[in-house]
Amino acid sequence: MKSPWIPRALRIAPELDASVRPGPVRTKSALLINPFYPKDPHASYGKHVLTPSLALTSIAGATPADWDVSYWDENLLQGPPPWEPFPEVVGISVHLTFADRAYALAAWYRERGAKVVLGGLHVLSCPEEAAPHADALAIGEGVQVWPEILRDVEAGALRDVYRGSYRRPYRDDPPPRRDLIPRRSFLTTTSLIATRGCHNRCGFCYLATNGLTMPYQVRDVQQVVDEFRADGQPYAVFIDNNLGSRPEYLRSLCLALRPLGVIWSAAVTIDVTDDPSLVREMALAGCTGVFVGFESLAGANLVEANKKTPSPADYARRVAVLHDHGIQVNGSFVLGFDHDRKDVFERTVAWIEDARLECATFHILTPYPGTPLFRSMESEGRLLHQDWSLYDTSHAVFRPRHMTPEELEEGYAWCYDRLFSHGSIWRRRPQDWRAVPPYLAMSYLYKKSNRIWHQLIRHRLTGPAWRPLVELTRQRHLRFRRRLEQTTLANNRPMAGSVVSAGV
Ligand code: B12
Ligand code: SF4
Repeated sequence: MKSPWIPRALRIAPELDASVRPGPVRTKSALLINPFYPKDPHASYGKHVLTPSLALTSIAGATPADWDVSYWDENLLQGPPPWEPFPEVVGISVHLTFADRAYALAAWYRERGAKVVLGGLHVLSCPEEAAPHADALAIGEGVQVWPEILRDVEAGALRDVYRGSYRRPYRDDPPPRRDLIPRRSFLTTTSLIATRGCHNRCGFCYLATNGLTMPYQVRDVQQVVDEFRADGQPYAVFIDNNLGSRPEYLRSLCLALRPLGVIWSAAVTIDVTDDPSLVREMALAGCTGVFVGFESLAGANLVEANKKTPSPADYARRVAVLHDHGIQVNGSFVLGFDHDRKDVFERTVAWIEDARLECATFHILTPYPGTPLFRSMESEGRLLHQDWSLYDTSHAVFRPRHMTPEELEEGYAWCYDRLFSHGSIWRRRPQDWRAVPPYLAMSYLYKKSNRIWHQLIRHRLTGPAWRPLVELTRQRHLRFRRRLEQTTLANNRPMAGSVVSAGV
């Protein structure tokens, strides 16, 4: 299969200039870096500038007031991180796919005199690997340990390892510093998080990582509303693992969001449709899209992955409940489970088209280090290598049961090709004709514009290009809500869908 077009800037990290000799270290200044990762040319490049990660803005929010803090995201294609003035401390987020880049950045800043602190999921799952690359590791929750780290730097007493617990009350955390994010670079800077953890523990999910204890916790509804308001944007993306884990909490959140007149999307599990009255509350509160981890259409895969979920035979009816409330569905599917045979690709896409999912993302099953899935693959001798840069869910890093790794990768690429084709986009159009033009606008901007995305990202035009569509969606959604308020659950009619893509 022909490889899709990808510009160099989306494939290769910006060069770190070995000849740079920075000026003196500026004390009490910290630079936080989100490292570069190569983009998957099969998926939309727009996905990476939909909404920012909250990892480093949360850390920035916990920085003592007498420290200067700045933020650099290498994925915004503005070059390598700055070095003037030269920071005393550099904090870097590490995920397995960009661990090598994080280590290269760490080496560059350490050689020039900065203290480097590494944190993030990969540091939690592979601390021994990360340790030689850092002056200090932040393992687990970072917000509570960051001020202590900076105080220890001031005192010249930095320790090797700091451990943060996810048991501490979540509501005590200060709000993230969203003001540090360049507003023009994202569709919205309002990434929100209301809950932590998930009521499920799927064997392939990062939440099942050995040593990660993340009890389910919620923030106060009013804190979430205040953060939404403070960022002044009409659209937010909830980056919670599963905003629907506790339905009564979601209901109270919806009631509080409703008067704001804003729109939002969130990741939920499909059991959120157990109670259509909750779906209705979500719609009335401004929910225009949900990101749903269906994972697989084969029940046996879900049972083996330990996922508590309604039967796949009931998925389509449940999708219709969301559609009936004007909520778009972006489905997430994992390919390569042990019960998947070579027909899984065609069957999955055919189902997506029948159920008219507006969008879908595909992931090759990936055993993250420290998870039950990793342990079982390792003990069965099925891992092909441990090159983390390829553990990005677009490469087969293990031997599947019923196909070769190459067939799995080809099938994955075929799924995206098919989903982003004109025919598939058209087949999945909403049933209500009024919703078709905005659906097409969204689909073509998101899925068929990878050449444009590169330029939009480079010239910081993501926000300006997308915001008129967001505002249009909000206006239409407000009209839709007024009509929905006048209907009862029994006489709901399908309404116009929305333009903004759902979830991450
Ligand atoms: C927003 C998001 C994105 C965004 C932005 C990504 C980015 N790196 O900029 C987009 C949409 C682009 C994206 C893309 C992808 N993502 Co993503 N994403 C998320 C999401 C939903 C939220 C991240 C977040 O803000 N969390 C909240 C913050 C506060 O938590 P945190 O990141 O853990 O940070 C805390 C600590 O780890 C620590 N910490 C972190 N960094 C640092 C640094 C320092 C110095 C310190 C002291 C502490 C510290 O302190 C923080 C506060 O406690 C998570 C799921 C989730 N809910 O976490 C998935 C998640 C991180 N993504 C994941 C994946 C797999 C991907 C993709 C590979 C998927 C794909 N195939 O496209 C891509 C590629 C990105 C990549 N290579 O990393 C996985 C990672 C799994 C793993 N074990 O690594 C997750 C966990 C989703 C999942 N359930 O599997 N993603
Ligand atoms: S439902 Fe989703 S977030 Fe929850 S454990 Fe499973 S994969 Fe992870």
